[in-house]
Amino acid sequence: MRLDPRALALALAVAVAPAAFAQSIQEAPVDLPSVRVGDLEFVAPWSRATPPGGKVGAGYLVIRNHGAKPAVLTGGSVPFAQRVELHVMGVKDGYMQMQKTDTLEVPPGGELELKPGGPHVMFVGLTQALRVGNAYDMTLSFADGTSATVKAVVWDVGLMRTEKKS
Ligand SMILES: [Cu+2]
Repeated sequence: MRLDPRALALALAVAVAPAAFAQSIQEAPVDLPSVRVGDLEFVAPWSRATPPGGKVGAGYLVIRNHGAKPAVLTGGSVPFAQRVELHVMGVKDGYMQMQKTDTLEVPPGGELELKPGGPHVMFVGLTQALRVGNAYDMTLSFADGTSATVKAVVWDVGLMRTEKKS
């Protein structure tokens, strides 16, 4: 069979079109806000929106430790819930579920990532719903007696973000 050059050109155009389209909607990572308090850097605190009447919410962020000693997160407080707990994910009774923990450690020169499906800050006994587009104060306390208050931005339910790698 002889290949008709026009047919080949058409086939190529069809094959190339989806790739060109995909390129036009590729991901656009953003620079995330970060706040430095002492040796610790708090990167992009955020929370999920909660439904009206919801009793719990969760806070996430990356904590980087630029110091020489471990930083030990012991809890915190927020003005919109009765208390704050530290949770980790673990298998209990055959199911992956949240478990309360007393401390979370940020290693020196390292970081702790609080994220969905991993360790997180739990807001227990919400006194108001967390709404998309708002930011809420979240105070984190450490074993050395220091604390830091950061603004947790509320993203839509289920939304995940990627951090720009420099
Ligand atoms: Cu939890």
